[in-house]
Amino acid sequence: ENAFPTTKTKASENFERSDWSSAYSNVDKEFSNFELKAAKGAIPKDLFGTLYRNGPGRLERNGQWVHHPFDGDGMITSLRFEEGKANLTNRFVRTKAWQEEEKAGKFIYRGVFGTQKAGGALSNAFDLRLKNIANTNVVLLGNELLALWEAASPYSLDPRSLDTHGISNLNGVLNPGEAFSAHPRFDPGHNNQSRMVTFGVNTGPKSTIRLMEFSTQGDDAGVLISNRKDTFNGFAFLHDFAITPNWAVFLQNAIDFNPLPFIFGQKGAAQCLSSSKNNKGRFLLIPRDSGCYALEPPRIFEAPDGFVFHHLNAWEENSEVVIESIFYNDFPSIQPNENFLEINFDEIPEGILKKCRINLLNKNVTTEVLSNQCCEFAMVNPRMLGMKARYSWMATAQKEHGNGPLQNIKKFDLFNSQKHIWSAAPRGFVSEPIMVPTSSSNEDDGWVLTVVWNGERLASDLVILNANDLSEQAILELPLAIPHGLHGSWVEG
Ligand code: 3ON
Ligand code: FE
Repeated sequence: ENAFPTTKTKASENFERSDWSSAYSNVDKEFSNFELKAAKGAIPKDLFGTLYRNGPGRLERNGQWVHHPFDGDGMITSLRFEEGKANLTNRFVRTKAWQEEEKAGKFIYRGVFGTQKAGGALSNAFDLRLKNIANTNVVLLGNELLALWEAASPYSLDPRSLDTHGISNLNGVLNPGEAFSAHPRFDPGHNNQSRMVTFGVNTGPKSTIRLMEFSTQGDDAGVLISNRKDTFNGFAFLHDFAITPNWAVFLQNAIDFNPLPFIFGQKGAAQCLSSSKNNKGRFLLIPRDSGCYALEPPRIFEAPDGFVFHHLNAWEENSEVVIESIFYNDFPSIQPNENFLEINFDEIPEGILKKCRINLLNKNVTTEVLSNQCCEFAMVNPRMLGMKARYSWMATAQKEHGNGPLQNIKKFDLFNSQKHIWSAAPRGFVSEPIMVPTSSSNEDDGWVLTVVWNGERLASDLVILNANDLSEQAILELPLAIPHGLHGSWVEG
């Protein structure tokens, strides 16, 4: 299956292109409770719970490659830890489209990021269905394991077997086909109760954000306890958001959406997004129902230039809301004439971690660069979410400056910029690190779990690091080759 097009390493690159691109192949196995052995170190005895990962698992059908890996069908991996042992289960999400395409043996839907059906523009024109591939994140809500894709409703899976139950409307909360973000935020209990806070966007010339809060504990886990809708001017591409005790914080990027090339079969819907020359980005602050502004309308502030997918964290400090986000200086898209395996890292913008202070009183917004090293997939200790956290963990490029594939895990001290690095270079490529805290009250006590593409073994490893200094705790060689993935979560117990 490893028939990926070979790509040449460029002179400026300190990794082998083939090591990076070899991760892009179809996942061809599904395991149930496969027992893992530590190839190095030992699995911590008190690591008790499950790491769930989601990402594209099917990238080619009938010789045709997806145009962009984000068009690949969602494949869930679970790694369950208990008493120093670990086992792996993995399943494709049995989406409607995956089932139909498995049967047909070829792509019969268009992908949002530019994958087209065979036959050119003519056979793609006016096919405006969005293929829900459930590939972006996976979280537990009540007794449903949800595979998320932001432009449609979640798929519900069995948390242990990973069997797909089907599309879920969350006990009647969602209307048929309603969009549901792939970036829920887990409020550790700011206002007396832990919750899952999330949203869905209905886009258009005006965009409506539906903010939802679900209970996550006790008998009513999974029950909707708060719900509000606010409408804003302009097209709103909102991939992620942040929460504080009183606010849900969004950055509405300065983006235009011209759907004509999508309608006429030339481009995928997401390829029709571009940086706007006329509009400025804006912060949208929506009051949370549990907070002190609950009955007020949203507040809007000007955002700095740049494009944001992901936020690290946000908190409130005196009369300011402070948010840390990963900024790109342009919208990074892969156009129809480009091959994702041949992208020139030097030519695409890199993610830069910045901090914006939004003053609620005088409406001033100030921006500060926190680090110039290319990064993605950043998180704080989940107990610190929505509060002023000192430590963060993220994936970074191997080099100090400029763009490159993610090869390092970095622990970054947000107070004094000190850092620790664990590197998978030259032949390894990291994915999103998940910080799992221990019961200790030290913010940086715990482990960091990350799935690493091992270019030497042509398979994936699970790497367990100590969260405080990123020293290696254990490396587990997985029986699977998992393509570079997206998001996941840790479920305790
Ligand atoms: O009106 C529609 C609104 C909407 C939500 C237009 C639309 C169809 C384009 C749309 C759909 C958006 C979707 C499906 C977005 C999916 C995003 C996704 C799967 C992933 C995004 C990842 C972002 C980043 C920055 C990942 C970085 C990864 C690395 C640097 C490492 O590989
Ligand atoms: Fe994301």
